[in-house]
Amino acid sequence: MSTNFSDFIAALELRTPGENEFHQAVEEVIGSVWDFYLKNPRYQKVNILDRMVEPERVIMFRVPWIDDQGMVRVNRGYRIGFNSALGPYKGGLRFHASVTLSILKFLGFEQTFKNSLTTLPMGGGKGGSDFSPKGKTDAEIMRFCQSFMTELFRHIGPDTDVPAGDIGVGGREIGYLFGQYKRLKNEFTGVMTGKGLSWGGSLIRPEATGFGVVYFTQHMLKQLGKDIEGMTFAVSGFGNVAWGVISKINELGGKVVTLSGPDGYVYDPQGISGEKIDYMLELRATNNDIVEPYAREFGVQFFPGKRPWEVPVDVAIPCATQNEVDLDDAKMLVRQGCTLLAEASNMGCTAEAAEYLSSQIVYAPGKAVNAGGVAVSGLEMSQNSMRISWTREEVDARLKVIMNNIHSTCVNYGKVPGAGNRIDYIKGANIGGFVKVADAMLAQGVV
Ligand code: 2IT
Repeated sequence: MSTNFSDFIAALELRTPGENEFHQAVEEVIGSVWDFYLKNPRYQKVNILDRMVEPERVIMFRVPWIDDQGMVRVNRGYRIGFNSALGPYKGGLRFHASVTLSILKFLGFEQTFKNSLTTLPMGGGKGGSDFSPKGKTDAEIMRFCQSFMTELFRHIGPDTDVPAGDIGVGGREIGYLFGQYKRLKNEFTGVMTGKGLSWGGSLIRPEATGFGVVYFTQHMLKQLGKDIEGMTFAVSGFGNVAWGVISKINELGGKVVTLSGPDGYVYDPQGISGEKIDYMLELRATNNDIVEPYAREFGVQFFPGKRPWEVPVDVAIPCATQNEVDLDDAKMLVRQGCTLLAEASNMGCTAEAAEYLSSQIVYAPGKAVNAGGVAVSGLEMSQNSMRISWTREEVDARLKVIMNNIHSTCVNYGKVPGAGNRIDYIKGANIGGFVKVADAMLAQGVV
């Protein structure tokens, strides 16, 4: 048990070699709760931190499947039950070629604090595979999902672990996964979220992450006496999160001028609105993972191989993946007049970028900003348990209340003494998320 932060991190690195993303996430979270931890010896006495950074369970498995040419392929499947102090493990599945144990451990660790912030009874989990849906046919994706679930089904359940989507896992994949679970278990339960509306899904779940991001951004702006109306936004990504963000910003009178993919970014100074938003969905559905066709379709500029952080905007909202904003990007954004960055991707900023942005402009981390997605997953679980479905208005109203509460938690724990209404959102979100998990672990004994 260390009483020195650098010793704590050194020991972690020694026993988890090469898990860089996981180290980065732990360093960020534990770094910001360290003083609070030292001031509360009751946590130290039962070694809460060493327990918190060790996942309760890690399941890794072989996923064999047959492609359309009849060739046998093999991928690796994972499910991490990180922390169940507050409820059943809850978190998404990511299907992407970049997936490693380190990435899923960082995501599961972050998810624990994010879920705590939502105020709903959910523990933290994450899973996925290095399977890439890019270029795969529908039949291949179905066979992969069925094989994946053929192992996963024995480890999950509506009161044990409730997976959902993440990058590469949307409504289609959730359908295939759920269908196979139902067949193997002979049970129709709320074992997954993000389900289709007619078979247990919740209204607003597809939009929830993006809408929640924008509600949280509204609170951040309000804190500065500003409003979304008339503001210009840079958004990265073009998936589910970017889509929800862009739709809601349009509704509230803001203008989004960029979106991006692994191939580069498009700059649309007129703003991405109306049929252009629908076109994003078409692009996503092609499974090609590129945005360049948008530029051709609407006659705007495409910047191959570049990120959208060089465009002058008021607000930046990264919606793609981890570490998509580095220190150079952050400096460029600030130089170009950006005054706020709301991180919609999980750990969207590198540690250096997050630190720089916090000191220069207003920055909030993913676990607070994007928690609306998992929050509505929690509401989907409630509806499934009660065997009812709430109206769109009811779910949206609850989402707004939750995002408001998360913002208040950040203000409560992140107020910078003697700096007016300045909020340290990193500290606010991390301590706010930590306290509940730590207290629950304390109450449940050494488990
Ligand atoms: O990162 C996330 O919070 C998600 N991918 C959503 C998880 C969930 O269980 O809805």
